[in-house]
Amino acid sequence: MTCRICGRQTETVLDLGESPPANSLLASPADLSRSFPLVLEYCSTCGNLQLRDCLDAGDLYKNYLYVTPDSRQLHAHYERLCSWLLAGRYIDSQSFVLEVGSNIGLFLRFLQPQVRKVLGIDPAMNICQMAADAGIDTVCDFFNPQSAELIRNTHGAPNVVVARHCLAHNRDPHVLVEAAAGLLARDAHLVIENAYALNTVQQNEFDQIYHEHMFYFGIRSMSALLDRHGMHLVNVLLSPVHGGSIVFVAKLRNAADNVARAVAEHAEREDALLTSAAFRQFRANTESIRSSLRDLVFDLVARGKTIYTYGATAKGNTLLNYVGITREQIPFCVDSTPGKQGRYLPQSLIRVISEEEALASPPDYFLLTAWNYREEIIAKVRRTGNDTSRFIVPVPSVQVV
Ligand code: JHZ
Ligand code: ZN
Repeated sequence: MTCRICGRQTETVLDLGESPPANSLLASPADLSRSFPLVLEYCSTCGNLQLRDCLDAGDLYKNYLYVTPDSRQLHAHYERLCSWLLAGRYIDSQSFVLEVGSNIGLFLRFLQPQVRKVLGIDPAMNICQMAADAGIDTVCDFFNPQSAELIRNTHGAPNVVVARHCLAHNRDPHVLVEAAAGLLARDAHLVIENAYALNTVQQNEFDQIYHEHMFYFGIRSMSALLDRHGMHLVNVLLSPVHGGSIVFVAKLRNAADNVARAVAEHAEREDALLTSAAFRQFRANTESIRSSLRDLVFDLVARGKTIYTYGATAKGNTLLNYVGITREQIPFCVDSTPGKQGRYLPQSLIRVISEEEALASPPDYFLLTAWNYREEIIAKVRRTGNDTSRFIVPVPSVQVV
């Protein structure tokens, strides 16, 4: 197939079989869910990693179940990111910040006291309502050149466009970058945060591959994308959130731009580490996680042990469906999001229950499908006085802690 960034030929890196869309939790176990292939492709010309089969964004995000959790780790990340953006003068007290894919507005609520004005834009109607209720003005739409023009006419041009964990969520990433490039003045910045391809591959995070994630960005592929819109990177920041993320700061290209050394340093590191040998290793490690996790879960169940999964995450559905774990082995999944509770994970048909319910009668083991919040979740369980339940961590390799 062809690369959706540069148009050249791609090659297959990993095939995870078929899975239903990860956030399409079912109201009843009798509901039908359709499955689609999960195949990762690599373009050696521009370094792009992309999903082969893309679903329509309208279907994925109209009514959306993922609500940014209230997490200490995320809060610390917002704080660090905000100080870093202020220190680099990418934002200041006079900035108007537009956040694309702003969800319920947690990051904007955090930024609000530091800047002149904040505005969100998100395509999910239910989510926009929750943001508005929390006092964050949010336009309900996809961000594209048309909605960007409407925003300019109503609110003026922003000084900063932020797009955290959403650029990868559309089949054509050129639309968002083109819209931002058209909206931003020459000295304004585009801040993109995404799971970092290098972490995904090196840490065997194959479960990050699901239909919402149509791209797995690194510095090379991001630069290739920006370049087609007259933009370039001026800085990058690595962060541990979501299994390893990268924050890209870009602007319209200008000879006088001050480009931080971190850009070239991390790009070189990426060239050395994101190689075909690394992809082969990723494929082998993914297969080995599948067999060890399957053996462990089936063995525990055979010995009469109870297991719940912790986190009705998007990545958890890839993990369970690829490994072949269902409600036959694991009856419940624990999640703090009210909109997910009482529903069923697609394909595995595991029922989602609240943390209160699970922690009142805990299982012998929790399979951490939200392994990115490992420390926080273990501490939460221990705080209830439970020091017997153990935790199965699936990546970078299967471990019981
Ligand atoms: P979490 C989502 O992925 C979807 P997911 C999306 N595609 C994306 O790109 C990433 O986020 C960034 C629950 N929880 O963040 C809340 C508890 O129950 O890992 C969440 O449902 N107790 C936009 O779905 C889930 O876990 C807790 O203490 O893989 C975490 O989901 C905490 C901290 C969370 O993302
Ligand atoms: Zn390419």
